[in-house]
Amino acid sequence: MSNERNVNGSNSKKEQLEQFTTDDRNQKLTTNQGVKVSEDEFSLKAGERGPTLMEDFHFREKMTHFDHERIPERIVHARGFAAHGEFQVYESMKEFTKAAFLQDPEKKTPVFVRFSTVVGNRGSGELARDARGFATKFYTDEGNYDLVGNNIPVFFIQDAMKFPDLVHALKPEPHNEMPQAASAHDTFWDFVANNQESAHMVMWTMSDRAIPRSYRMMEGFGVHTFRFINEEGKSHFVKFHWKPVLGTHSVVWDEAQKINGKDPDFHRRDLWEAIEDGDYPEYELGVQIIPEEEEFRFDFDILDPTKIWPEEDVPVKIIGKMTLNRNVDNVFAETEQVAFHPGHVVPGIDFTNDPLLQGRLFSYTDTQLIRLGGPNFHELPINRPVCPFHNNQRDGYGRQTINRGQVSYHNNSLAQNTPATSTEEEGGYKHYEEKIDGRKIRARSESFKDHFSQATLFWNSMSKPEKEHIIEAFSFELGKVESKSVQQQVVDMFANVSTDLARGFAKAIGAKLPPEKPNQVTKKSPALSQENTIKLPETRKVAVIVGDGFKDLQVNEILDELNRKGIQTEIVSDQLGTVTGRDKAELEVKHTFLTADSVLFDAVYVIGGKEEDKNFYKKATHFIYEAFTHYKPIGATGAGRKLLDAAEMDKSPGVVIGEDVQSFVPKFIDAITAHRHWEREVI
Ligand code: HDE
Repeated sequence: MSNERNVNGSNSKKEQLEQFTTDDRNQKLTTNQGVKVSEDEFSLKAGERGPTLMEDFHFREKMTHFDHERIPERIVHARGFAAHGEFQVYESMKEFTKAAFLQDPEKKTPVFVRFSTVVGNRGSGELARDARGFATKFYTDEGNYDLVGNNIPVFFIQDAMKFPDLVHALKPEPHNEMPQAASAHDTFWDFVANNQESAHMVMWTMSDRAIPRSYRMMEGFGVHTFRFINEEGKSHFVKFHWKPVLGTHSVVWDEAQKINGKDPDFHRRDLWEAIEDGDYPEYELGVQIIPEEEEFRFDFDILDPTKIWPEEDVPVKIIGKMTLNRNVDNVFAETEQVAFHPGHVVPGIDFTNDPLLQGRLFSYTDTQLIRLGGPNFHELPINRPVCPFHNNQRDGYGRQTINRGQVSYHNNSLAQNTPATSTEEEGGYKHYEEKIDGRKIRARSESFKDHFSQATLFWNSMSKPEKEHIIEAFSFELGKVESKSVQQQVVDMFANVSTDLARGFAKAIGAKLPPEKPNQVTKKSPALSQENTIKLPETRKVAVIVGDGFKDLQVNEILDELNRKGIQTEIVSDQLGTVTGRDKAELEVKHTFLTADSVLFDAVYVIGGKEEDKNFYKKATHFIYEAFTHYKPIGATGAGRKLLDAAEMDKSPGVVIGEDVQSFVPKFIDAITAHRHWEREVI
């Protein structure tokens, strides 16, 4: 494999991976030793009905390899899905950082991004109420840079020391291993009530952010405060953001739970299909920058990972774009074996003393040693940098590099003291020389002790429906908690955030209501509400409900118009094959009411079928009504209109009834663009 420094960028990782990629089609079957195999169905036996023989090396090799196929799943973020892409900066960031991949707008840096849920195991449903991992590996010319973020900008705890406790509380309870991929249980909420620094992040996980519509429609955050270091050695504090070009959107909780049953792969399928269809997911990279001199200007500590920097106070500067444009060839080799680490940094990016970040800097390599079985995981194709790497590290399980020569130590004279270190000017990484003067102490800074102000800021910033969803989420989660004491502790804790919130869910779970009092914080941050996000119709999926004998002459025109806007339409009917209209128009059916469900779509367009087909209408009505209760856009033309009248949906917001293409299509597209119609009354 090439060990030359990459100069031309974008495909360097793809080219590197291709050297390890194989296609077994049209090849002869062999053993791992390359011996051609003559028979792959029957083990070697002493007689047709006799015992299998030890000398059957083919059987033993095949079975042994199979027996060892599994590796430990990630302790957290086990359920994930990834894709390749590239990143390009819009303008040079020279003023703030010397990181090479952030200098040249012409330069494309290959990336690999893995999205994940946190709590569930590798096979769990993807629509869990949970934070989502958003980990990006930039294969830069100066080495790999990993931005290992989440879709929530804060974390549950302030010190890495507490991470094992948090995860023990959040994972299924150890005595019965229930519930899977859920925080709705006693130990999690007991942890929350007794570790009140979690308040802010819990507000996010109880909000719509924890049930994203798509990996393509969620934000990403580096969470911690990092440092940018420029050529002159000057440091700025920086927080990283990924902003999805399609905006930030969610599903509703009832829908999320149903999706987990109907299609537990919903998020990976969505990402996979978007990339296969050429609808490449895009995210803009944003940075919030605070000069060193302003470290203490804020009413929170900028090193505290339970705090955001409100975007209205510290604007997000958009500096580049990432496009995911290639699916993996093999999930195990790439998605499963990729090893991220917040400590993988390049010159120009450095750490701060955030105690959560400091602990992460230990944990990630440590976990790869057990998960990937030794210290050579950097040699796995997906983890290799695209630039050369040379050092005196040797041996270990699965070593692939064949290091020539007798010298594997430093300093040496036999190899002229090579591999040689580099000066800063030559690109050697130099840690920022922060002045530290302190006592060794196990303690937390006083400046980390306000756990509620930003939780209230989040609450204040929500729209009315978002607030209702948060109250419902608390009511659901605590409704599943068995301990009355834990329930009450949580009510009392969140009364510090807002008594409207705490009283809202206390009522639902039969707990004692805290007395009403005004919120301590009145500030809002509009950027926190998804109501203010970008809304676009592109790649939205519409179920088109149509039966044999449908009578709308303009159906094809309508579908074409929607498709032209980038909206995907899929025909759902009571059987596969084609449905034929009265005017002999034919439509190809993609799903039946059995194989599809309204929860898998963004909107429904009802065309209808023969009026007397009761069975069709019964199933169609159920489908449409469910979409209606999830506040989804619904359109109807032709006989479809009658269905909506009958169910009295026709006058509701987001329901578009049309006569002809001209009047129907633009209104329906607007309704789809709006995503959901919360103002709709649902009984
Ligand atoms: Fe992680 N985290 N984490 N984490 N994390 C892991 O590393 C850990 C934290 C995040 O797709 C593990 O390779 C500690 C914050 C993502 O492969 C492990 C602490 C954020 C992923 C680990 C945190 C994250 C991980 C498990 C508290 C958002 C998946 C498997 C100090 C900024 C990466 C692995 C992927 C994975 C430790 C907190 C994001 C055990 C000790 C905060 C996206 O090393």
